[in-house]
Amino acid sequence: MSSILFEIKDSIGFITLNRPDKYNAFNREMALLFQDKLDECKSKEIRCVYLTGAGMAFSAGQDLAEVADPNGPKITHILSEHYNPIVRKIRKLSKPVVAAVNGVAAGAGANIAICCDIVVATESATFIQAFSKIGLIPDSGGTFFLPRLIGLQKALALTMLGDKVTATEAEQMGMLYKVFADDVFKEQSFKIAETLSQMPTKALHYTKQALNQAFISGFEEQLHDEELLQERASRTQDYKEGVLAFLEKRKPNFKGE
Ligand code: T3D
Repeated sequence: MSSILFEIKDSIGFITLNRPDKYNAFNREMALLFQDKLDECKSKEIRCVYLTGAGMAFSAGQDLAEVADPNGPKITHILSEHYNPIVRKIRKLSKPVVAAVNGVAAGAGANIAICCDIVVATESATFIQAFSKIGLIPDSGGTFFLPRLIGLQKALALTMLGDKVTATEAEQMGMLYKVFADDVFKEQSFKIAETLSQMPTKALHYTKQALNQAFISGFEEQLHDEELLQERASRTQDYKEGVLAFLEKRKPNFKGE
């Protein structure tokens, strides 16, 4: 069985981390395969990506048996060849990525989840910045995203103490968008992906670009970028369709063009 499951259905690319007996911990094979699948998601056919984990966990981060193996990958390679490319690919993908956190998300697993565009979690899911517990620092973009999402004070506390945070606490802190009760989680999280897959994909891409940029640019630069990206959005077929549908009082039929 492959460590990553991948399926395209109704314009959605479904990626499932699939090492359930290891709580979907990342080994090199899974990290590289995940990158291949993120690359496949560049296809025009896919208008939204839905990322989840198989079994009980979303992901327990780095496979610690692999790092303990003297023949396993070196730590610098783990970051430069596994996690950093994954985070970059997610942030740069020209369509929304939904992280559907179905269970525990620890270490790199937690930080890959929170770098996605829309993060939802099942009520019983938990988030753990597990790094300090094994003598490491947060990686996979965590030092960038976490303080920006929840503020410096809470980010420092969570990363230093390595506390387990419930999905509801994570939502209250601003780490994720919504929590759904366990019995409706799948249905509700699919619904978000389905909605996104029928929206004006290019406008969503430019929105993602603008908000990515907002983290690092100043006010004037951001207004300038909004101008450029809005002009690009206004040249899409979907914009024409959106305006026309409004005037004709009907539901728009966006094609992602
Ligand atoms: O050098 C580097 O490491 C660089 C890379 C850094 C990136 C990172 O992600 S560092 C952080 C690595 N992750 C962790 O430290 C988390 C380790 N796991 C845990 O703390 C716990 O397993 C959980 C809190 C995630 C879940 O706890 P619990 O009690 O619900 O489950 P469990 O029994 O501990 O785990 C279930 C199984 O998954 C178990 O397998 P077994 O014993 O039944 O065969 C366990 O060994 C396996 N598992 C869980 N996490 C990992 C793992 N196997 C390998 N690596 C893991 N990270």
